[in-house]
Amino acid sequence: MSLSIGIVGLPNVGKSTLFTALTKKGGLAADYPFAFTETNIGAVPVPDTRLDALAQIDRPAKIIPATVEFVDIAGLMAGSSRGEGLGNKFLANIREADAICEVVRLFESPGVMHVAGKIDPVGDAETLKLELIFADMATIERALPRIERELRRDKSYELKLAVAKKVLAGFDEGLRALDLSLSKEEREAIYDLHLLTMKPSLYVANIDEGQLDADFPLIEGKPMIPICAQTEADLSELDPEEAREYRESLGLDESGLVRLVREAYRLLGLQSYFTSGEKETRAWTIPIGAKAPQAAGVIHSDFERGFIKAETASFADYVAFKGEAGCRAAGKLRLEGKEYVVQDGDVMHFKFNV
Ligand SMILES: Nc1nc2c(ncn2[C@@H]2O[C@H](COP(=O)(O)OP(=O)(O)OP(=O)(O)O)[C@@H](O)[C@H]2O)c(=O)[nH]1
Ligand SMILES: [Mg+2]
Repeated sequence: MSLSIGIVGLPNVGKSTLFTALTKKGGLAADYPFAFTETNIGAVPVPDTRLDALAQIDRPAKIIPATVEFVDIAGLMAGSSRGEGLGNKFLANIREADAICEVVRLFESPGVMHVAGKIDPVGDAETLKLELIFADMATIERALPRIERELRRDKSYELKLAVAKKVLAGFDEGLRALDLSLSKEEREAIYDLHLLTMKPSLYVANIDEGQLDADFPLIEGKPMIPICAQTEADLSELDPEEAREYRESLGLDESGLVRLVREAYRLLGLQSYFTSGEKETRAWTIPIGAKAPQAAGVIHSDFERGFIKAETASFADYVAFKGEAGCRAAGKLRLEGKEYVVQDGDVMHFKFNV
């Protein structure tokens, strides 16, 4: 399960700079709108110090972190949905994303043109929201005739039609599909429309170093994650030791990027469990509440189908008793079955039969 996050924002807010910082691909950031019109996808390791602790014990040949994929697209602007700029064309590239990261600009840089002419994060977020709503409106309006056709031969399309209309009505009041608190059945009925406003979103405030201690406005009641995208992009070019020193000198304690990835995890209700041995120490991403077979299925569908049991130790025990053998000797290796709800940080060894 690879989590994917689409980066959206107005032109020139630093999306590609953030993407570069996240993916260390080397920059294509340009100081005029639309210079960067190729969709770009990059995988980012989810930082997790627990992996290092496990690797100390098992000395694996490989350490494999969980990854999050980021997708960078061209900027949206007021009117994108009517064809202004290039952004709208690229929205299709984030239809499959699990979440949306909305970047708003707080940094002041006279050399970098601002499409709306002034720094206004709340206003920019509103523009973005409307463009996403317009894009979804178009998606639903395109789909309606098809749904109505299906309905004539299959009554089960009634719910889909009703929900699509309900969501459209919400759009008229400026509500995202997500704001309607749809039931699970309702959400599933329109799942294949891949509505952008159905995806959970988080906000990044792209700030200058001088703004680190500033207070930021809430956006739709939610705090923004402040990130100095330019600084982070610069730091991503340095070796880790140099980067740490530079970070300290700026008073940037934890990388904003780490925070971003963590918040994305929390937003989506995800957590990690581990497998660890001579071959590899690896983090796997699962939803909070997943049971053991579902967790096994993330590794391979055979593991889920043929699931028998899982030898499980908590992360703390695994470290304290120095691995699987130590946990077994200390009675800390539990045999968990199909109903076991996996806990964050569990170290698991699956037994299966296919
Ligand atoms: N001062 C400052 N400049 C920044 C920051 N982030 C980005 N920039 C500059 O802003 C300009 C635009 O950055 P991009 O990352 O290309 O912006 P974008 O949002 O991807 O723009 P489009 O793809 O055109 O929509 C570049 O010149 C960057 O160097 C920042 O945090 N501080
Ligand atoms: Mg860009």
